Amino acid sequence: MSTPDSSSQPSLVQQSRDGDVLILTINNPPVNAFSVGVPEGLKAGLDAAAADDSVTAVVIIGGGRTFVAGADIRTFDLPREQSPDLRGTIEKLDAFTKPTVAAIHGTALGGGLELAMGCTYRVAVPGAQVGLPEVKLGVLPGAGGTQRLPRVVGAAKALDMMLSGNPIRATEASQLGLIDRLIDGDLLAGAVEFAREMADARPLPRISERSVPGATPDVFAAARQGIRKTHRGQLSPSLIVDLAEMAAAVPFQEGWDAEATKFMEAKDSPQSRGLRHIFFAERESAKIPGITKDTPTTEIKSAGIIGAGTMGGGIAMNFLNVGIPVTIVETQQEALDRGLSVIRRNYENTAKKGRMSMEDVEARMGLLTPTLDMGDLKDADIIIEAVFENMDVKKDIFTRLDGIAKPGAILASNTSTLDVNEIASVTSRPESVIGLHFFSPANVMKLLEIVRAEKTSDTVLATSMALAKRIKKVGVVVGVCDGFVGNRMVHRYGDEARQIVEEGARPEDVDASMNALGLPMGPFQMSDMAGLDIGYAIRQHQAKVAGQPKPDGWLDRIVETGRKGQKTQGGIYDYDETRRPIPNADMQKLIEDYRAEKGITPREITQEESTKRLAYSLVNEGAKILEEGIAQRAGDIDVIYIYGYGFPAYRGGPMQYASEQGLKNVVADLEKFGQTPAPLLKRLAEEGKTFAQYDAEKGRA
Ligand code: T1G
Repeated sequence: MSTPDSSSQPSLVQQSRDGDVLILTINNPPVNAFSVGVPEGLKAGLDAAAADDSVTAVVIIGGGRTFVAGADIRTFDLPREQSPDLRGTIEKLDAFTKPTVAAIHGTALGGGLELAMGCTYRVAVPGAQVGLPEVKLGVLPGAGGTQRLPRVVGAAKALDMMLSGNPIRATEASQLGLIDRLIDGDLLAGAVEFAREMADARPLPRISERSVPGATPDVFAAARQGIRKTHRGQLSPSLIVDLAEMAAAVPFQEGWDAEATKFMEAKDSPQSRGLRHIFFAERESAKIPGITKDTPTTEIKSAGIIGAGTMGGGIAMNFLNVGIPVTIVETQQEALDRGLSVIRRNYENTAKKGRMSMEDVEARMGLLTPTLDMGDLKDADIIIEAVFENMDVKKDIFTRLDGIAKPGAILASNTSTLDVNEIASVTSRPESVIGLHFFSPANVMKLLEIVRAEKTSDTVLATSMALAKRIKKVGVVVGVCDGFVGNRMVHRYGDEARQIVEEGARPEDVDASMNALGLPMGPFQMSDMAGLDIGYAIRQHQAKVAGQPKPDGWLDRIVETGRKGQKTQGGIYDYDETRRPIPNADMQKLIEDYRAEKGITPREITQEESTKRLAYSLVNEGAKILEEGIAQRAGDIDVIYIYGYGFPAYRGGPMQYASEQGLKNVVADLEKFGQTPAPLLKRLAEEGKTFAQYDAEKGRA
């Protein structure tokens, strides 16, 4: 007997028999989420089993690729009476008088693991994953997870699993006693055999009747200490610790009831709305209107990287990490050797931390071929240029590449600001040219802006999105404009930050206003890290292109003193050995002298004003980008800011954050601060809509 195929079954829970064992198969593709129809089917199955004396045990299993991947997140905002009754189903399981066996393959996450813990036994294939990831959605395990998991794996492990939200493999879960038997081969057959073995075992082992091992006060104190660092400003982690502590201190029923109340509190919070928004926005961002699964793609079996500097080296590692051979090109042997030694050092550091073996290091370095000859890229399926930002240099490279690369090869530029259409125009195959904008450090940052040029073909676009997933990046499609989406918005954000200082604020206060919003770095901490000379060069370039005089702002003057940020041990701030930013009196004096010279009387600027002006400058530019079609969805912009610019996921990204504030209020504040709201923003505000509603309407259009 094999795992039944879900697609042929009409209802969401199918009942079948194997002798005296009743099998309940959940069929709700793609991930058997606990949607409406699942609890009803399970309850009906349990009633059938209870009413039939020939049934000695019940097996619950998922159809298709997985067990239950959790409650259906799309139902969170349904009125309680319409919500799938997961807690009621688990209460029924807990009181059931015959053995119930959860048979797990794929993932048992959130409500899925809670359902399994409501059963008397759990069996799994070794490769299955189990976990309680609710904290990643700004909620908490709300169907018994906070009360049952500590009773099985102990307080410390349970807290680790619920606060990280990361799953564990069934093999580890078996060692922890969370899984009663690992099944090699046919899961259903193994589960039925196990159920038959346990058919007469009494009393039935109920997790709810156990006590919590290792529930000492220091465990909870350490957890509270930990989340102050790892989950700064977040609501649900502290509720999870409170409930886990209750699990050890009060009767199960009391903890179970408290969990329901705290779950609703977390679910109805802006933080959970923000994190749920990002859960779906990230999956939506991988979908490109007009591109379907039938769009032909090319297979990427080898890659070429031009430039072995910081970006080129980091980009190469992404390919090596997934087993794709890379040929890396430099102009000088010394630069090539330096590039390779940086890559090896990065891997060796990872090995030293025990996160990979030295065999892995050698295996990945073995896939890397250095060369000084661009001709060696003739067989590469994709070639990514990662040299410094100069249009003439890039055009020269693409002209040569056009004569070297094989037909059908993807020619990509890692430019972060330049016009990809102009780069493509020097080739005879502009349809093969695309921008792949990685973020530094490229082997770490998850975001990849996929820059669609005017002539980029659907095949190149679809192949690039699939490749992004393969090298474990979050790919977001953007159009061509100065700075694309992320950098265009951050330039506007930088302009506003400099303006706020000019008007009277201190740089550290401006940074603090964004730290208060949850960003680990404010605009000036970020500029010092990236290098003040980069922003300086862009401002000079933009002024030149616009025929304007050379910019002479207070930050330009700091750069002209030779201070470029962390790389010169000082920029706007000085830095100690821990890279902590320390305000510098001379720089503060430079700013005051600048104001005096410009006849500016400094004024008091509150943190609230600073936060709003900075956040809303991002939102306003984001709205213009949507109007121009440079970004497909407001949700895409949010994904870009969370994975590329450190915007806190629990705020949902700048566009979601603005919607939470009310776009009417955002428009009013922008006008109060002397900024002109984008027409789209004004329209949505007048219509009382959110950016999510804008995306939904556009998606339907
Ligand atoms: N609810 C609704 N839709 C879901 C879903 C869920 N729980 N999980 C996935 N989907 C959709 C997803 O949007 C996508 O849709 C499709 O399924 C495939 O997903 C009381 C309250 C299971 C590891 O947090 O982590 O239980 O884009 O692209 O890469 O305590 O999905 O195709 O239209 O991600 O193979 C807890 C969330 C819920 C797990 C599979 N559970 N899911 O990854 O596929 S809260 C979770 C995942 C809870 C209780 C509480 C992953 C996956 P579309 P996918 P994948």
